[in-house]
Amino acid sequence: MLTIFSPDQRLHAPESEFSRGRMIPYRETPARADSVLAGIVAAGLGPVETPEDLGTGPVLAVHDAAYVDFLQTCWTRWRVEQGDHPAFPTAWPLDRLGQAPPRGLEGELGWYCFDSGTAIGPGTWEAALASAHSAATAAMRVSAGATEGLVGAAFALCRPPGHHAAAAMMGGYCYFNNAAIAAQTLRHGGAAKVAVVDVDFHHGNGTQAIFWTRADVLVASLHADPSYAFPYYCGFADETGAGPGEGATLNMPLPKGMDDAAYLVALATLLRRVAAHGADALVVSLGVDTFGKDPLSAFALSAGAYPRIGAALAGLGLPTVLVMEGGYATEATGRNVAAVLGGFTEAFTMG
Ligand code: OKP
Ligand code: ZN
Repeated sequence: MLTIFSPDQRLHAPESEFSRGRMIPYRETPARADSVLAGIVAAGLGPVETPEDLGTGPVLAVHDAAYVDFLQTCWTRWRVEQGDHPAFPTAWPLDRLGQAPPRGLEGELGWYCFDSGTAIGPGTWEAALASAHSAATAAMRVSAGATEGLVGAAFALCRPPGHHAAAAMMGGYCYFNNAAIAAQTLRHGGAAKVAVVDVDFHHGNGTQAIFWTRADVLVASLHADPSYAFPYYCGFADETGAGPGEGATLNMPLPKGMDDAAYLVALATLLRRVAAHGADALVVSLGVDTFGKDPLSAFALSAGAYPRIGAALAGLGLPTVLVMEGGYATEATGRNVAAVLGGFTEAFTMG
């Protein structure tokens, strides 16, 4: 399988994050990407190529222009106002009735970011944009393969991740929603209906928000129940979309302690519903923070689950873009991602 990754994605490397009352080492590190690259090489999964420089076009297809502008200028403004340490918000709007951010960097930070653990430093903009380019390039390759009748798959090694980022909101280590960008690129490339299946441990609140009222992109997720896990305020089963998108959002919140067998049953159930919905192409938000030994996980998956997850996803038989999301047990992350891609490749047959 083809992998897309840019070295620029390493430029985002904050030192620490605020977590449960303490500053701790930033968990979403460049080393995560290097672990995945090593896993891909060790497993002999295929070539790794750099993305095309697509400018801001692909991000503006799913994000608000004012938000994109904010991300591009935030670090330079922060350094002048506050100094050389990364930017974090410290206050949030009491309501959003004004519909527009206040003028002033600290007010804008709280407006455009929903948590206290997502940093903006030197290189954040460059890395997030390169990560989005990896997603868009992978989707363009899969679209080209699909129009030539060669149903195929590609892996976008995205980092920073994306599924918590909404149209005008960052958070949960995410700036641009790479999976949404891949889905939109597939739509642009000719797929009338796209399914996004999110297997990250956390609910992809950003992806859900972006496609909430749309019928052309199904968003289906299984994840830790928000009553005990980040992002806490959405991802419940009764969230099903609105307007034309009613019924095109599927959430399956899961209890703590999910083991391989229980997880694979839940995934099979979700995928049956995705298949029944019908789609021309698939985007997978591929998080491996479901791993039992992941520092953010409350599940109990073993390494043996990952090839089976890959095979289950391949069972949909659709042109597929797999987009990297979470996975913080850094050494194991590369092996587990390579195992998903290997299991997918082995089981994948032309739709
Ligand atoms: C991103 B992805 C706050 C700690 C909360 C946020 C977790 C983001 C996970 N400092 N951490 O879904 O893997
Ligand atoms: Zn996650």
